[in-house]
This record gives sequence, C-alpha cells and structure tokens, in this order.
Amino acid sequence: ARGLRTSAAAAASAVEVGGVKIARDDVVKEDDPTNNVPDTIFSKIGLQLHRRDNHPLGILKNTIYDYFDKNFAGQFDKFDDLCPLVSVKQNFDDVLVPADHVSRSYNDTYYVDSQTVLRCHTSAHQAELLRDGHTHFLVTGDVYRRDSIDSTHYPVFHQMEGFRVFSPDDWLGSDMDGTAYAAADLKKTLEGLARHLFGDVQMRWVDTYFPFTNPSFELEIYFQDDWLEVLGCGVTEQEILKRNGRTDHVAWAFGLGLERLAMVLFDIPDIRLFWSNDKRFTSQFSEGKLGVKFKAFSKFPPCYKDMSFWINDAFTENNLCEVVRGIAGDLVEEVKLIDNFTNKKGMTSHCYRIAYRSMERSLTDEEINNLQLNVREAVKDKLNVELR
Ligand code: FA5
Ligand code: MG
Repeated sequence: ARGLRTSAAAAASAVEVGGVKIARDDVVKEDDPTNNVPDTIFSKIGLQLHRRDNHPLGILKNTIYDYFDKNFAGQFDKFDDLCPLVSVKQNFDDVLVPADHVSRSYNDTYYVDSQTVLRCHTSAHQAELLRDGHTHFLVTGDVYRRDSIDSTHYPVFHQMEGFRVFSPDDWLGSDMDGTAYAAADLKKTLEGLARHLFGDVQMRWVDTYFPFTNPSFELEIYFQDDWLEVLGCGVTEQEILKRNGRTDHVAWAFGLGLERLAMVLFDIPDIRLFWSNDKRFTSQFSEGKLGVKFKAFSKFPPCYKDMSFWINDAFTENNLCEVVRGIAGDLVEEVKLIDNFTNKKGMTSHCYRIAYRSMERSLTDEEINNLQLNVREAVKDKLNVELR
C-alpha cells in the first residue's frame, strides 16, 4: 500500500475537528510503511458536509434528528463532531472485529500508523459512549474506506450510528426475551424512520452478519431499478455491553449510509456530487427542505478508456482505484474490470474500463487523453504492473 499518493491536492496544512488539531504531516506520511493516507483523503478531513444545514447530508441528518426527537422525547444524545482519527482498538477491537477480518487490512482501511486509523464506521464510538453512561445516542460523522469506484461508492462517506440500551424492566412485561424485544423495537424504529423520510417506498430486510450484532440485518430500498443497501443494524453482542458497564442489559444499534439515503431522497444520481461546490448543485438545496428532487444541470457525455496490464501478487483493485483517483480526482466515474485471463505461463492479465465524466462540464479529448496517459504512467510506477 506504499507510494499510492500524488501531490495533486494542494491540501491545507492543518484542520481542526471537534477541538482536535490535525496536521497534514501527522496524517500523510509518504515514507512510512505503516501509513497509507493520500492527500486526496486528507483534503476531505474537517469538511463535515453533515454539519452544513443547506447540504443534502445536513438536511437529512436534521430530518432524522426530528424523527428521534418526536418519537423518543429527546432521549437520544447527539454527536456530530467526534474526531475521525481513532485507535485500532476503537475501530475494531472494541466492536469485536476478529483479528483476521479483511476490514482490518491496509487494502480496506486508511491507517495513520499501525495503531491509528481513519474510522471506517461510526461504530468506532459505541464503546466509549456506553462507558460514558449514554444509553440512547446518535453519532454522525465522515468515515473512510479504501474501496472500488462507481456511482454509489466513494472513499469518504457519512454514517449515522444509532444506539439504544434496554433494561430488564423494558422487556419483562412482554412475552418476548430481551433479544427478540430489541430486534422488534429496532425494526419498528427503522421502518418508522423510512416512512418519515420517504412516505411510501419499496423496502426489504435482508439477514446478514456483523461481528458486533446478532441477529444482524440490512435494509434495502428500491432505487434506479435495483435494490440499494442503505443501512446495517442488529441486536448488540452481550460482550460489548458487559465490557462497558451494562451487564444484564440488551441493546440495538444501526449504521445508516447517509449518501445512499440522500441519493434516493433527492434523486442524486452520483455520489461525487455531494462534494461539488458548483452553485448549480449547492443552490438546489435548502435548510429543512427534504426530498426536493435534484435537477441535473446537464448530463455530460462519459468517455471510456481501457487499460490492460499483467498483474502481480500484490495487485488489488482498491490500490488501482486509489492511483486513478489520485490522478483524475472526481473526473473518474467508474473503474470496472472487463476482462481477466491467465496465460500458459501463469501470468494474469486484467483489462479495466475507466469512465471519465465531469458532473459540471464537457471534457475535451485532449484533457482525457492526457489524464489517461498520466494514469497509465502512475499505474505502471506505483503498482509495478506491466502495461500491455
Ligand atoms: C457498517 O459500517 C456497520 N458499522 C453498520 C452497523 C452499525 C451494523 C451498527 C450493525 C450495528 P456497512 O459496512 O454495511 O456496515 O456500512 C453501512 C452503510 O454504509 C451501508 O449500508 C451503505 O449505506 C453505506 N456504505 C458502505 N460503503 C460505502 C461507500 N463506499 N460509499 C458510500 N456508502 C457506503
Ligand atoms: Mg454492508
């Protein structure tokens, strides 16, 4: 994961989040093999789109707050300014992520050093908030993941965590055990939230696995002719409650993907748009106005470029995506494997199709050709693959 960065983004030298000062040089350490944070990622820290009342993510956050305020009489404590730099312990160990789980790898997570990461989910704050005595809370924040590139995935996105603790008194009067009681309350709460946000919408529950909940579920919503996963949730593992002062209690937790929900609500076709400063985007949203449908200012044509190379053992698609993003920034819309074969000598070739498209203007042929040339150079240098 080394050397995957460019100086393309002229990043500020320091930002402040929740009273914590974060210096660029403490987060981007090009020569440190325990660090894999590029400038493109550092440049997003501190922007806190979810705290802008006129931004779709801020409007959505406030609307979810309204739902919880109304239905739970202000019992939920709200946090939206917790520092995204957290320890490996907070991000993984505290929520029981096994030592060998892929999410811990340098391929999936941004490490500042071997013990510090950019949080990959808001679940990183569950344990400390429980220990501080909170029993009902919402945590909204930017989260960071090395991932593939397409219209619903971006390496920085926003989640809202919800957490509710029950005491035995809550379920003893019912005919359910604590787990069944919490699971039923969780589904009721989230279905109510979906109705509050969408009115009527096609949705379905899917059983899944998370290390920190059991049972675990995902909620999917029908969008652009397909099912889109918008949240994960479940009944919190007893071990987490026990370790943090809530033995004999039961809890539920959820993690919402704010961009995914906002895409459905506002009809926003591409996740990159959330980061746009173009007035034609930002002026379409205003405080308190949920569900105003986004009018695309124009759909500019995409331009496709294919690139083939012999991969090596260290090759991963996430590394490729980081290199492409480092050169092309938000002009890259999608990176997609379109061909894959192994020859008689055992060498494997991949062909990727890169879609370039600006949300804001038409790109010239010359510009695209230059980008592609630079991408090819960077891929060759940084990934040590042999271009074909
Ligand atoms: C989690 O992150 C869990 N921490 C959620 C959770 C919390 C489960 C509490 C149980 C209890 P997951 O990796 O599935 O789960 O991400 C949650 C949501 O984030 C997804 O449903 C999706 O809406 C959104 N999401 C995930 N990856 C991306 C991405 N690259 N870009 C945009 N949104 C994403
Ligand atoms: Mg998921």
